[in-house]
Amino acid sequence: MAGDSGAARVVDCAGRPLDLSKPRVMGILNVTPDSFSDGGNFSSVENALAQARGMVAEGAAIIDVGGESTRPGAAPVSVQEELRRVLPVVQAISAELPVPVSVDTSKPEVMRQAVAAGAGMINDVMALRTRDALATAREVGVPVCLMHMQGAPRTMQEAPTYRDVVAEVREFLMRRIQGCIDAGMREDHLIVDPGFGFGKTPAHNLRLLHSLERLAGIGPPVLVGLSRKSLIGKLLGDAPTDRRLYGGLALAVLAAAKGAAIIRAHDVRPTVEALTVTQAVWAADSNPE
Ligand code: 7PM
Repeated sequence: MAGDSGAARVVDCAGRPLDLSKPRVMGILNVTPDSFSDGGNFSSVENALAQARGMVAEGAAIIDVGGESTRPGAAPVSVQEELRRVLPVVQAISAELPVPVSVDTSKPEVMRQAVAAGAGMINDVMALRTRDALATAREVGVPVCLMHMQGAPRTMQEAPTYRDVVAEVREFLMRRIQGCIDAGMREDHLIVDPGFGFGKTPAHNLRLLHSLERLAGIGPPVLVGLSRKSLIGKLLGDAPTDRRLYGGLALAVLAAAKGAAIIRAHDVRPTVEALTVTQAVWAADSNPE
């Protein structure tokens, strides 16, 4: 379980502490346009803020704001459009709510402006491999989640192949950590993520979760995103997204038991409750009688 070993881990998200002495929930807030609002207008910002308030009330320790869909085959979004969607929401949430805001982006300019608007973490599915992203992350000085992905979002699910998925993901993350440290980033600003579903078959995802302890053993806190993912759907006989909650909770509990420190989830209250009871069992080892 995260926080088991040694020093209590607190990640400083631009002055807002994220205490990882027990597993925490990162609430997912998508600000991509939908049928109700266009992203960037008043009602979409109000709607995003209301969702963030709800997630914090339900126990989310951090809110992840994303303006570009990383869905396989999704159309790319321009820097201007991503800024228009994300900035007002990052600004509104960080001004009103006490928790850190994470910005889900691979674009250096979005990283820079989101942090200026109050974001305290960068969540990058490209693990800072985009041109100028690494230097920008170092300059803005907030923690970064480095996620593994094989290939690019548009094509990554076509034919993912590995010799040994756990070893390869582990080596990738270790190389990215070293690259970040070599570029001058603080070691205590790094978080790692195996990237469930990003260039992985269901079998690859299962192997990664089965061996998550090996990734937790690298050093930095581990973040996992399993919420509503197709792995759950596949295991439950092609269950649609609205039937993936209970399966997802089981995977979240397993991930926490295997060392995940941050669970990225859509359904905050159920995930917080599942982790709270799990944590109570783990904590029982230190209380005699
Ligand atoms: C369609 C397919 C829509 C996949 C959305 C997704 C992760 C993430 C995402 C993750 C980190 C989703 C994904 N997944 N960031 N962003 N880790 N760090 O299900 O697993 O939310 S997008």
